[in-house]
Amino acid sequence: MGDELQQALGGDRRAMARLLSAIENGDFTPQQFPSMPAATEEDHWQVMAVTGAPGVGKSVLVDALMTAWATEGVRVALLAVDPSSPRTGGALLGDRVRMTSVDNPAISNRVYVRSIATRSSSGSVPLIVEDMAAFLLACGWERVLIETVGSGQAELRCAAVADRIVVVEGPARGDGIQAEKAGLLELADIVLVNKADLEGAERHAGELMESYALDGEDSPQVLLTSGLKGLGVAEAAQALLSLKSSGRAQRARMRERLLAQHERSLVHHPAYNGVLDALCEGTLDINEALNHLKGDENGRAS
Ligand SMILES: Nc1nc2c(ncn2[C@@H]2O[C@H](COP(=O)(O)OP(=O)(O)OP(=O)(O)O)[C@@H](O)[C@H]2O)c(=O)[nH]1
Ligand SMILES: [Mg+2]
Repeated sequence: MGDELQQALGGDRRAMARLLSAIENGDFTPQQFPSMPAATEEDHWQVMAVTGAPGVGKSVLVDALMTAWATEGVRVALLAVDPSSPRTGGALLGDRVRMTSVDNPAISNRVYVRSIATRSSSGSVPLIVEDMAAFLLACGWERVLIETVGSGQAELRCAAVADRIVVVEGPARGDGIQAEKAGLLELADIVLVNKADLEGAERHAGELMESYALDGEDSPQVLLTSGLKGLGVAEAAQALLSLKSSGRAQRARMRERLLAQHERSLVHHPAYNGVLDALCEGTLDINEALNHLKGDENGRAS
C-alpha cells in the first residue's frame, strides 16, 4: 500500500479512490494522519457538514456551492453519506441528483465527489467519514464537505466530525419546529432555508430565528436559498466560505466528538472482541468489560 499511498498523497485520484475504498472497507486506517484539528475560533474551516432532512435539496445546493467555490479556485471534495434505508422524500440510491460541477471541464480538476454507502461499509460510519475526510485533506483537498441526512444519532455524529455544520431546512409545513429537530438545530453554525422559490420558506426562516432567539444569545445566521433556481446561492457561498463557529454549536459538536472518540477507543481496543465474547458467555459484566477496555493492550491505563 506504500506506493499507492505516495501516489494518492501526490494527487493521483485513482490511487486516492482506491485508498478511500480501503478505508470504507476497514482495510486501511490512516493512523499516520492526525485526527481532525480541534476547531477553535479560527475562521478557516477545513471540513463542513451539510445536513438536513431527506429531499430538502442538499445535493443540488452542495453542487451549486462547489461550483461557486471551484470557480474561485478552491479545491473542494464532497463525501456524500448515502442513507442505508429506503425512504421517501429524497432521492434513493442510484437515483441521485446529477452533480454538474463534476462534469464541468472548467472546474472538474478542483472538484471531487465520493459517496459512502452506509449499508455496505463495515464499522462505525462517523469514524469512517472522519478518516476519509482527514485523508482527503492529506491528499491536498482544501475543503471537504460532508453531505449527510440529519436524522438519527449516527448522522448527527457524521456531522459533528466537521469543523462547521450547515443545517438545510425546507419551507414551513405548518407544523412549527418539532422537538426531533432540536438536536440538529443545536449543532448549526448557520441555517439555510432552501427551496426559497416555494411558499413558506420565509415563514419558516422567521420561525427558526424566533426559536433561536428564545434560547438566548449566539444564534446562528438564517439565510434563504434555492439551489435549483440559484437564489441566494452566491451570498451563501460567500458566507459559508468564511463561516465562524457558533459557540453553542461548538459545545454540541465537541460533545458528539467526545462520545464518538470514546466509541473509537473501545471498538479499536485489541481486547474488544474477546470482551464481547466474555459478555456473551457471562464471564464479565458490563462494568468489568468497560474496565478491561479502558487500559491499553498491556493493561496500562490510557
Ligand atoms: N422547488 C425546488 N426544488 C428543489 C430545490 N432544490 C432541490 N429541489 C428538488 O428537490 C428534490 C431533492 O433534491 P436533492 O438535492 O436530491 O435533495 P437532498 O436533500 O440531497 O436529498 P437526499 O440526499 O436524498 O436526502 C429534487 O427533485 C430537486 O430537484 C429548490 O431550491 N427548489
Ligand atoms: Mg442528497
